[in-house]
Amino acid sequence: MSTPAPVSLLGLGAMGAALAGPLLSAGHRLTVWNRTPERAAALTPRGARPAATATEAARAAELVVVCLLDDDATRQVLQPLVETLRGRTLINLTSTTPAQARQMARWAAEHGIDYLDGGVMAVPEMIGAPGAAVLYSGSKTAFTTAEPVLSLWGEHTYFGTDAGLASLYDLGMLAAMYVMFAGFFHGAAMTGSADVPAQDFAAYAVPFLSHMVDALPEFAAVVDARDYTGPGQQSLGFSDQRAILGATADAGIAPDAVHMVQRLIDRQVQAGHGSHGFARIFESITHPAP
Ligand code: FVH
Repeated sequence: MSTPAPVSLLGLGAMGAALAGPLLSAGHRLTVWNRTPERAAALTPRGARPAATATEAARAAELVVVCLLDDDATRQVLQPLVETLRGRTLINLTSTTPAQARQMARWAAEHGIDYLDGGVMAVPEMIGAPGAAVLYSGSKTAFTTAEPVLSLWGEHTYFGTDAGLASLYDLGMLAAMYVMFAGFFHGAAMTGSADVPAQDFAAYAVPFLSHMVDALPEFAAVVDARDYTGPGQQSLGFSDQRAILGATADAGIAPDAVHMVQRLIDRQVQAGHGSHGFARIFESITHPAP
């Protein structure tokens, strides 16, 4: 059994503190730094070593993990450490856009820092427990070197050397989730107009939507092939939202969520593709209206 590698952690917010727990439990020598030093107090009884400065923390380990509020905060903290980080592995678990992740990767490469970007798909309470997942992209060497650490936090998947890919998956999945939630709230508002409690609506919506999710791989195959005329596809014309919009108006609620879908359909119908499958709205999304 090899000794767990020392790790330095910059940022002890809700997520940073959660990331520290499994590292300490696994016996890693963990050096921590936070802008507000008091936040380290809860971790020191468990063996974490507080550093007075971010530089001191970065010097303490070959593997440096950063988890701060946003990209601006991360740049502010890392820029002064650039020479200390040279030759070390840096894992950035701060949520960023793909462009910010790629820019950080370029900055790291220019300064001899082995950089891995991560997107945390979990809330702090899930870290180290079943269901937690973190997506990674960037340096394969960094991923492989750090894998014993990454495995402590949850499922860990490497998406490739493009440092922006983890963030793209992360934000893409969040986009899918939020649009789905908006659809649920719309349906709950429709039935709510007849005094149906949202919980009663949810009891029916959950099994229905769970079943509908099974269609995603089929939609994905259609989109990948760009063939919206194959057998078994529900047509755009059939998917028209006007009945739903009529009931929405009758219910006296805002039509925005459904309007969005209707607009995506209309653009394809107006282009002469009304008999094509519903998945063709992918073309409305990938070719934005001028
Ligand atoms: N918490 C969650 O559920 C989500 C799950 C998905 C991924 N996110 C991302 O994780 C990053 C950190 O989130 P967090 O939950 O730890 O955030 P906070 O508890 O608000 O802690 C923020 C830390 O950042 C430090 N900080 C902020 N600005 C600066 C700065 N200019 N210089 C140095 N440090 C800064 C802050 O320090 P302090 O206020 O305690 O002094 C905290 O350590 C985030 O990207 C999420 O999107 C979490």
